[in-house]
Amino acid sequence: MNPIESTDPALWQAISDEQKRQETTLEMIASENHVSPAVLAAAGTVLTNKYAEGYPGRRYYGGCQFVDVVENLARQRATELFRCAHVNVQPHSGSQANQAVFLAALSPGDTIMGLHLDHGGHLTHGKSVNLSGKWFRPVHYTVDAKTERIDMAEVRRLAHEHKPKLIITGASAYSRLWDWAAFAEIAQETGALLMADIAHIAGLVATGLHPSPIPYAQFVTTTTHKTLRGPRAGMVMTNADWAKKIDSAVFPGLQGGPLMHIIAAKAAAFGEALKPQFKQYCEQIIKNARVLAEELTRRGYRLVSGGTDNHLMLIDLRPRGENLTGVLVETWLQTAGIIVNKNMIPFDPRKPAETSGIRVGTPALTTRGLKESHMSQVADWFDRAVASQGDARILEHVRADVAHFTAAFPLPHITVSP
Ligand code: DSN
Repeated sequence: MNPIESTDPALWQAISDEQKRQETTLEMIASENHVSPAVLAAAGTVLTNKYAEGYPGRRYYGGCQFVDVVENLARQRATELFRCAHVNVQPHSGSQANQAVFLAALSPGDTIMGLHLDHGGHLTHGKSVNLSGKWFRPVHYTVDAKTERIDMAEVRRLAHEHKPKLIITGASAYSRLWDWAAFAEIAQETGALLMADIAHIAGLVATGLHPSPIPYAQFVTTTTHKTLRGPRAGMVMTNADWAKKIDSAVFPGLQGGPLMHIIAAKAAAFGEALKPQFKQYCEQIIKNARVLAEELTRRGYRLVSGGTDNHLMLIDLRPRGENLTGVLVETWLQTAGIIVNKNMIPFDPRKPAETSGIRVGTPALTTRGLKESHMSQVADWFDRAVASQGDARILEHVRADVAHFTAAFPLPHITVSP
């Protein structure tokens, strides 16, 4: 029996319900994944008890000899995985990893330039409601209206016009490859520093399935839980010139004690990602995404930019019905056991709480063992739920089919159910 079950039944019930939800649904949120039993176990160890402000060999607390080993393992493995000169594995999240770069490289009022949130960018890349948009002067580049790919001519023009101190690349809803070399050239022409936020594609970058920004950008930030399939957290990679400044920005600049149990889980995930099977996994993510994109296109959905090069796709719902919105479709799909998120599409006439788009991804489905041959079935259920217009009876039928199907693809989980 799990100790929580006897000591805290209410909490246990919620955890068990969440496990059942994950087991019986298709997780298609592009930024989510299912960690391995080893990663999950590392996150639930006694390391959560330990304060370790500082860095290995230079801590502000006694008793850090073993957590030093843990953090060094995480650092060595991340450095090997991404072939970078320096890594800081302490950021609690991708947002804090990005803030560490801002604290190390910028002063309040400096100009930063990133991809517009409505065109696939991220909140922390200069959105007005975020610290990055309040403390700095944000300029945003967009995708080309026709190709829906990043408009590099606009990037160059804006960089020359606004002379940003930092150019930010990376996205949370962009399905095409990033041309880091082209960005580096523009950064060099205009005297900007370059940052790549590879949160979504980190697993693909680590395995060479997406070009790496490491040779081009002074700063590479990432979360560790999306395609990289580690615990929910962040990290910053940099070169020897910026290593000290980044470390000081993370601690004591932004954070206090690092979460050593989560750093252990990062070490476990990086160890897994260094194995050949992880490359096969990432190859399968991409294959699944390509086939899913084709299957959805065949059913009348329009994919932003016409398809995908990575693990995600952005679906424009408008060709399937005037009344369809992201928020409606997200709710219908959830009732049908398919978990996605509503998402703005480029030049979206609807508001962020409504949207004309849905973002879907294949990392979690691939972890469960789904292959190209299953994508037609997934697209069918997706389509039946959308076409149902919210009809409860149809959604229940799909829900039952999905639950039956998922039973054959167990989560890579420690079983917490009794
Ligand atoms: N929330 C993440 C995503 O879903 O892409 C980005 O931070």
